[in-house]
Amino acid sequence: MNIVMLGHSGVGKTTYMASMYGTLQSPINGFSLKTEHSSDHDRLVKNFSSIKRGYYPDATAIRSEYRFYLYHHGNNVFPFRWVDYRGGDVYERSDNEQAKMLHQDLLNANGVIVFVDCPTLASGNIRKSGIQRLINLLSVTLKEISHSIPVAIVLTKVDMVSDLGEREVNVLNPLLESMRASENIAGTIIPIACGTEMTNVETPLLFNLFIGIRLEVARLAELVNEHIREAEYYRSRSNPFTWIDRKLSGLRTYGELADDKIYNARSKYYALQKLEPSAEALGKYLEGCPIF
Ligand SMILES: Nc1nc2c(ncn2[C@@H]2O[C@H](COP(=O)(O)OP(=O)(O)O)[C@@H](O)[C@H]2O)c(=O)[nH]1
Ligand SMILES: [Mg+2]
Repeated sequence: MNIVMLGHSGVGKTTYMASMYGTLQSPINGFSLKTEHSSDHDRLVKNFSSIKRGYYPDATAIRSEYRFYLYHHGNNVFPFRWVDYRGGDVYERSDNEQAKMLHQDLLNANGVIVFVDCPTLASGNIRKSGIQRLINLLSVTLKEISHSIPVAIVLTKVDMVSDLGEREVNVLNPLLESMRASENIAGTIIPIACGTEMTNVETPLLFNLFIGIRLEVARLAELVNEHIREAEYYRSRSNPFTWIDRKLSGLRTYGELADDKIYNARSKYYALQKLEPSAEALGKYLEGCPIF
């Protein structure tokens, strides 16, 4: 699964990644994270402990990509890739170019986290910040995406605002509307805070993984059925005449081909069975989270 973060520079993406990784070092409802590379682990954990002391990571403009594993009760259940694609630069381009890049990012993504910061929303200064542009572009681009995809809107730095008025949040309406209208998008909206106090930091990621795992379970179930259908087809063609014919032609017999398909169906079914408890537990954990 490829998860993409979108949001202008300074919105809190790097801080978020370290915060959710550090938080998920202690299992939440049995779920925890590991990185594929230990150097990534070390850096994220170091950033996390600084953030917990109130020191935020330095701004970086490099494209970063991390490979993680979701663990459930100590079992590695689901790999995913996390990409901070373009740092800030995508937001400094023309509308047309930006639309193309976003479109490409979304085509390659199986999960999206859109970052919008609360202080900017509250200031009413969204036009200058680029939020308005991102929302307009996303509202259009998401309509064109034809694969199923989770999209979490994360309202960052909620600790910095005392109150978010309806007028300020209304800015997000075009985006929320196009997410609601799309059958392919499972959306949610989550306010978070990263700092000495962490609020909701694991939820946007777990939401993405929940939808991603559910889609994977559905894909595996479809494959199981497909292999079984094919096995039945081969079985129906298997008889002494075709057996001799296939043997003489040096081909695998229909019986053998049917066995191969059953073997494949079984292995997909095991994979599905391994994922199902995680999908269920994530669903339970996210019960209070609005999904639209
Ligand atoms: N108060 C507060 N400040 C935050 C929070 N998250 C990020 N920041 C601030 O926003 C700055 C930019 O965050 P960063 O993660 O580097 O943004 P990025 O450019 O999107 O990666 C940080 O240096 C912090 O000062 C938060 O949850 N609360
Ligand atoms: Mg960053």
